Amino acid sequence: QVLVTGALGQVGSELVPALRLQYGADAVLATDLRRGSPLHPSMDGPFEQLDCTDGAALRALLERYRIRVIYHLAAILSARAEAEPQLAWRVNMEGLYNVLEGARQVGAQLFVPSSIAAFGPSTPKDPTPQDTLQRPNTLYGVTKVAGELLCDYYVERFGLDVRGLRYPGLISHTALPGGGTTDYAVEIFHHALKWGRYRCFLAPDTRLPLMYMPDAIRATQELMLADPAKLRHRNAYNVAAFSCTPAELAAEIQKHLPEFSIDYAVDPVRQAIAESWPRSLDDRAAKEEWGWQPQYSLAAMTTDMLEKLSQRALREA
Ligand code: VAH
Repeated sequence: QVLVTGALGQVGSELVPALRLQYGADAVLATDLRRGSPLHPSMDGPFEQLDCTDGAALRALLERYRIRVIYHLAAILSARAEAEPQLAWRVNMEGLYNVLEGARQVGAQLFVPSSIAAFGPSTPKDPTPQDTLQRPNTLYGVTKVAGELLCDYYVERFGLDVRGLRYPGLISHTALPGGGTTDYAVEIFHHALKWGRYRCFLAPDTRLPLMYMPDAIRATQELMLADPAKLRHRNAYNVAAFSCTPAELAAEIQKHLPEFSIDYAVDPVRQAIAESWPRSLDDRAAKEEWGWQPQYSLAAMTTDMLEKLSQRALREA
């Protein structure tokens, strides 16, 4: 049995259906703080409400469903974590600690995502190496570095099979992200199709590593299936697809929607967060240790995003 926390979130909304294809629809227990609408992709199979900060409730689910693999996606993302740092610490760290302890007690394999947010202003930015200085100055980034270190501790000290990826900014059409700094790269598509224009909260030349969700989901599944003997790193691997700026993303969209226009109203909080992050990632360790290869370029992602969102608009019209 497989358990996914944060199943209604941006990653969970696509990872749960992918895992149900991989393990079987009834083998994947989706959990989140509250139930999703019956139409939500993660609700098409076993679901339980779960607050990861409630260790006893988590442990009870692990035993009741005989969980042997956990994908721990529940977290408060970067921008919201700056607004509510105490809540973010509790969810991101106590939640992770409960999941690590639960996995240790039932002997489950564990996936815990990190992020480009695990790097800070003093990290080399272009490219950011696999092994380098990590002094993030956001609460979210602090929880990501602490999470990487805590996960590696559980690998070394308890022999727990914990693996992680430093996700770039993720772009998906299935679910909107919540409270992230890279959310502009998702919102821009919805606004382009609905209104033909987008007011971006990051400056036009803010370069960030981004990835289309299908690549991120496949990277997650491939890492978890990789031969552990080949993994010299664990928490967490840099994985890269492409880097771009809001201006470059807008230009790519304009190739499909020539009328689309973008303007900028920079949000200083999210701009400062974005400027503390990498501009590109060195992901040779992932390529060498478990064969990572991205499939979606900026152009391919843009084409697919517009296609999928347009199809949905027609269905819902
Ligand atoms: C955020 N999308 O913006 C998340 C991610 C790369 C950043 O962790 O907070």
